[in-house]
Amino acid sequence: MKIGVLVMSYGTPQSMEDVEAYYTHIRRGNKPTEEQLKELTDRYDAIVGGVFPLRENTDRQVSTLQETLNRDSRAQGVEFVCYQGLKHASPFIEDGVEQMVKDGITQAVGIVLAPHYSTMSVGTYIKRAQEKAEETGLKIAFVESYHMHPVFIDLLASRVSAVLDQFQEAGALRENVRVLFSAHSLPERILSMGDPYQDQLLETSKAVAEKAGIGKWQFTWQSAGRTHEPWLGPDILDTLQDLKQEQVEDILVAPIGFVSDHLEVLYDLDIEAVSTAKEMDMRLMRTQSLNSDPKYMETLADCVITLWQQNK
Ligand code: FEC
Repeated sequence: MKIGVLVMSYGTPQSMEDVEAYYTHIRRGNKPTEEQLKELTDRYDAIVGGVFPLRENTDRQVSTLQETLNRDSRAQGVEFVCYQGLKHASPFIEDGVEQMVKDGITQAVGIVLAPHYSTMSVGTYIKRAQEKAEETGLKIAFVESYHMHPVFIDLLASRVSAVLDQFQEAGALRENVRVLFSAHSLPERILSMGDPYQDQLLETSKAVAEKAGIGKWQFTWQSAGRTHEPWLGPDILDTLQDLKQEQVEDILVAPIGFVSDHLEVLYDLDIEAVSTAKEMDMRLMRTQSLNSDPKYMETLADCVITLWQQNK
C-alpha cells in the first residue's frame, strides 16, 4: 500500500525572469513596484547570480526524506511516496495533493519544512492542503510542529558546538561568544491572536542552549517583511548594535527557524548581518543549515510515521 507524504516548503523562483511572478504571489496577487522588484532581484543576484539554492535544497530534502521513510523498520508493508507542495511557486501545495490523488493515493500525511507553528506560516500551508484534500477526497493528517523533537534539538546543539569550536580555534573564549537564536519575524498582531510561534521558538532556543551548555544566549528576529504594519522585534541588526554597546566581540547566529540555505540565510545573515558586524569590528559566524542532514531527515521521518500510525 502506498502512503502519500506531502512535503511543503516556501518555494523560490525558477529563474530571474520568474522573480516578479513569485513576488506577486507572496503579495497575494499585488504586483510589486519597479523599485521593490529591483530590490528583491538585487538580493537574489547577490547570493546566487541565477541559481536559486532553495529549489535544489528542497528537491534533495524531499527525495532524501522518501528514502529515510522507506528504510524505517516501522514502514514494513507500506511504501511512502513523497510529493512536493510549495507555498509560492510551482509545484504548488494544491498541485502536490492533486498529483497524489491522480496516482491513486487515498491516505497521506503532510509536513512543512519549517519546525515552528504559526497560523501565519505553517497554518496557511495546512489550510490550503486541507482544502484541496477535502475537494479531492484524500484523507490527510498534518504534523503541525517538531520544534522540540529530541533528534532535532541534538542536531541543532551539535551545529552550535561546532561553531563554538571554530571561535575557540580562532582564539576566542567560548564563554565570551554571544549566541543569538533567530527566526523569521512575523507581524506583531500574532501575539494578540495567542499564536504559539514565539513560545515555540523560545522553547527550542532554551533546549538547544542547555544541550550545548551555553550560558549567554538571546533570541532575536530577522528578515521582517517590507509592509507598513509593525513586525516582531528586535531585529538582528538592532541586536548587533546593542551588543556593540555591551562590548561583545564574537557573535554566533543560529537561525533555528530555518532549515535550508536560501535568501533569508544567505543574504540577510551572510551578507547583511555579517557586514553590519564587520563595520562595528565584531566577528559573526553562523551555524550550518540543516539541509538534508540525516538527523533532520530522521526527525521528519519519525514525525510522519508516528502520525501515520496514529491515524491508520
Ligand atoms: O530563497 C528564497 O527564494 C525564499 C526565501 C524565503 C523563505 C521565507 C520564509 C518565511 N517567510 C515567512 C513570512 C513572510 C511574510 C512575508 C514574507 C515575504 C517574503 C518576501 C520574500 C520572502 N518572504 Fe517569507 N521567506 C522567503 C522569502 N515572508 C522574497 C517578499 C519580500 C520581502 O518582504 O522580503 C510578507 C508577505 C506580505 O507582503 O504580506 C509574512 C515565514 C517564513 C519561515 C517559515 C516558512 O518557511 O514558511 C514565517 C525561506
